[in-house]
Amino acid sequence: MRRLLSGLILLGLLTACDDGNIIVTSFNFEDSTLKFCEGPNTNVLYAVNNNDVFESISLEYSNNQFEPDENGNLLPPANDPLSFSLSGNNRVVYRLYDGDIPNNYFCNVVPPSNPKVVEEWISGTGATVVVSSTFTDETANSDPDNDGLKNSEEGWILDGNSQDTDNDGIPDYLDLDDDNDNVPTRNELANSAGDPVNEDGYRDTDEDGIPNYLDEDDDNDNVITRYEVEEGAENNPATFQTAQGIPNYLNPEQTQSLQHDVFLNHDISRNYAYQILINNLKFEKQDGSGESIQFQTYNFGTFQESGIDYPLCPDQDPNCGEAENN
Ligand SMILES: [Ca+2]
Ligand SMILES: [Ca+2]
Ligand SMILES: [Ca+2]
Ligand SMILES: [Ca+2]
Repeated sequence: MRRLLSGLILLGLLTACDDGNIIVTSFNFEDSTLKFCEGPNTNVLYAVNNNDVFESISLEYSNNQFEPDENGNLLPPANDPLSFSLSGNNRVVYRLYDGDIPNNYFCNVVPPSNPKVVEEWISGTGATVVVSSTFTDETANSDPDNDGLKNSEEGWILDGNSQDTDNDGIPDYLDLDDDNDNVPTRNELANSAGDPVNEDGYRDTDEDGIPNYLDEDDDNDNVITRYEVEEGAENNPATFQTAQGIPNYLNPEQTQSLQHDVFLNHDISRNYAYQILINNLKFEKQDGSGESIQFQTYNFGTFQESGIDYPLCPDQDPNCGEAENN
């Protein structure tokens, strides 16, 4: 059912005259939470409203700069912000329907015949789409490196110089091995052995006050943990033990050393929000009436994406980023 309003001028709402009333074809769409579908020729970002009116707005685009990966996840644009013009296959479509819009409406190659479109507005030329990305894991409670510590526990400073304990250029909140000893932070926090803990409650095997996950020499035997390894297992000190069933890096009696420059793979995955603004957006009604409405800047909405690969290289790793290292 259409929402009928009389005599109101509502800024930003799409209006059309009908029998003396102003029919507000809603457009409660600004700043929508968007969904995404990958099509054979065009990709679609869209929002649907099935409350009191049945309507949708969609951005169809063939632009190859804002593409999903093989998993269907939209990747952050390489040149951020990304912009492209609305023309040809790139267009914004607003539709009113005669019934409920199913979830998969925009994901079908051929749109279902029901519900029927009763009104359609399509963007004219001259508009520019601007896509900008931000991280949504830059919050106190997020854990983008998935090491078991929240950003607020890893010296994270929004837009500032966050703590980088091992000086590898990767701040602790993004670093899955915070002391660069090749034992992941997550594993150094685990304490099934019931080792001593420091005053903050973190595992501290050698009781030097520095928790294992920030201690490059976990047993204080003057051989750094990353060197308490054997040939062929340089990236996993936990596997090397020569006595007492204890890995050498936690056993101060064992001090064999193997110098090497092998580092753990530091790649993580991150969460993004893409904000989409459309400048100079002009909608033209598709009934031949010539009606149109113009928006100087239309806030099309935000699309959230999670689990996007985010490669990272420790400054000290000479081989990071090479194919054989991945
Ligand atoms: Ca670091
Ligand atoms: Ca970390
Ligand atoms: Ca350590
Ligand atoms: Ca040792």
